[in-house]
Amino acid sequence: MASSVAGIVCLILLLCSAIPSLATVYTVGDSTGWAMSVDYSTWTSGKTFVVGDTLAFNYGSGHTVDEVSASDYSTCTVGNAITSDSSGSTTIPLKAAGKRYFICGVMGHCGSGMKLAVTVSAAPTTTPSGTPPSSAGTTTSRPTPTTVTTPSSSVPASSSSVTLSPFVVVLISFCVALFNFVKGT
Ligand SMILES: [Cu+2]
Repeated sequence: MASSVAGIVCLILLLCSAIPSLATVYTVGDSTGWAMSVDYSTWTSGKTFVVGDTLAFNYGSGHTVDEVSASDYSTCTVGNAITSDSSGSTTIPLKAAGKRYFICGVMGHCGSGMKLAVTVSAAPTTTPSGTPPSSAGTTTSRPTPTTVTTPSSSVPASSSSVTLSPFVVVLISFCVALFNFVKGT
């Protein structure tokens, strides 16, 4: 029972550590896509972008995906794009760690919300795979023996010593009284 639970916990931890190491394709804005009605700072919050992941921009005609500098991103300056695409389906592979900035190159669209900044982290290949097994070993091994051994060994031992000692005292005093009674007569 305990070994099967530990096995399941290890399997879950292995799956959890394996999933982030796989390359993820992030559809920008999810089902809404690359549009003016999406707050992309909200969309990126809680997401961790790592090297090897891909950004997929889906949008209709009349929009572009321009990669821009940090200053052009913050000021919504169009026309200085590093790269630009208007195909309707733009995939951006995140090949290096650092910040990436994307805006729509159509005048006014960036100011209406079509701006995306992502922070790309180095792919954590060694750090998570090394730490979960050690923490899994301590968390799974620690509660199992204490919950099993503590009630079975200490509780009956303490209750038996508590219930036995008055009997022993009574038995000894009875024996002493009997011995004195026999000795007296
Ligand atoms: Cu646009």
